Amino acid sequence: MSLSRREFVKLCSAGVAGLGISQIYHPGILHAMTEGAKKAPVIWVQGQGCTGCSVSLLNAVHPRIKEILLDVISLEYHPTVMASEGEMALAHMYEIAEKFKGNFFLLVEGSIPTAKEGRYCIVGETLDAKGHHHEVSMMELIRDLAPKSLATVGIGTCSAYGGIPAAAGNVTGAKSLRDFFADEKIDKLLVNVPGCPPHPDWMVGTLVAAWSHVLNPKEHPLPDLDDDGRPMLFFGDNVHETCPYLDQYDNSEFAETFTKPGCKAELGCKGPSTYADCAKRRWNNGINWCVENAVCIGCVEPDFPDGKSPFYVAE
Ligand code: FSX
Ligand code: SF4
Ligand code: SF4
Repeated sequence: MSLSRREFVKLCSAGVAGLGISQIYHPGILHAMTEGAKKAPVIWVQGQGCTGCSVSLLNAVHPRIKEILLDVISLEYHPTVMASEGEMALAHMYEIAEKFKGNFFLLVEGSIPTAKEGRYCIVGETLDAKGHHHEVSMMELIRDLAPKSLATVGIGTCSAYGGIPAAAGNVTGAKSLRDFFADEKIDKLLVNVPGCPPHPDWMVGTLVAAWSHVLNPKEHPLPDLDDDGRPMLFFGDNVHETCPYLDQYDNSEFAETFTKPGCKAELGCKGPSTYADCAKRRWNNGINWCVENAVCIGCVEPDFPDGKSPFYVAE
């Protein structure tokens, strides 16, 4: 079964298409992807982050993480969930990068510290033939792997734009992938899936869209990206314009506390300057989203967190 881009976009626009809130996958998409048992090889590396992006991925609902791992991607390396560890795990990762050179997705979680030659983030050790150990920094890892990938995906705001590690102060010299690519002159397709953390649908949906394109470029053109490298599919909506409390905003009816329903503008909501489909897609299998019990803090934006601070406005 194949789907046109229009159908794909419709299916991905949960809420709009009248599907379950986060039900972004028609079984046909998974079927199409697994035809011929060709799964997307994925190497997932972590630098300066909190692992929230990985935890968010594990919370995927449609499809569940089990289906993602068994049917959609071939996850060859992931520091948090893989059974292997140490030099053996790293050796496998390098082998996979060679074996699937130009044909694997490099997913990067967390920013890249560049101060002190990257020594603020050592991600593993290699052993040479003489038994000498070499500490591998996040900087070195990205320098090695990104040019070999089919495309590199910045998972989470830290890798996409620097995020929290690159906030004011930034003693580690934390950088986003795009700044690191520019510094190192790495010329590789870079797609950003920001969010602190990103919604599971955004991560899986972006991978599915990209892999569908690889398998069948005529049927599945690459989704459009905005100027900050985000798929418009998920980051085209303004949070404020799609918020259920927009009428209250227009009528100047503002909630006075987080737990009261209503527009949170006077409590510091950053929805007006934030672009993501959270209001329509919602989180946690559609149970809620930030604005129900707090405010939007603009976590998907390149100026997060400094430009979005203070997050809350108190009396
Ligand atoms: Fe960053 Fe991932 Fe925020 Fe955390 O590690 S995007 S700190 S939620 O989870 O990179
Ligand atoms: Fe806009 Fe935030 Fe008010 Fe919603 S709660 S209408 S996003 S200011
Ligand atoms: Fe991030 Fe705002 Fe969406 Fe919450 S509502 S996940 S803070 S973009």
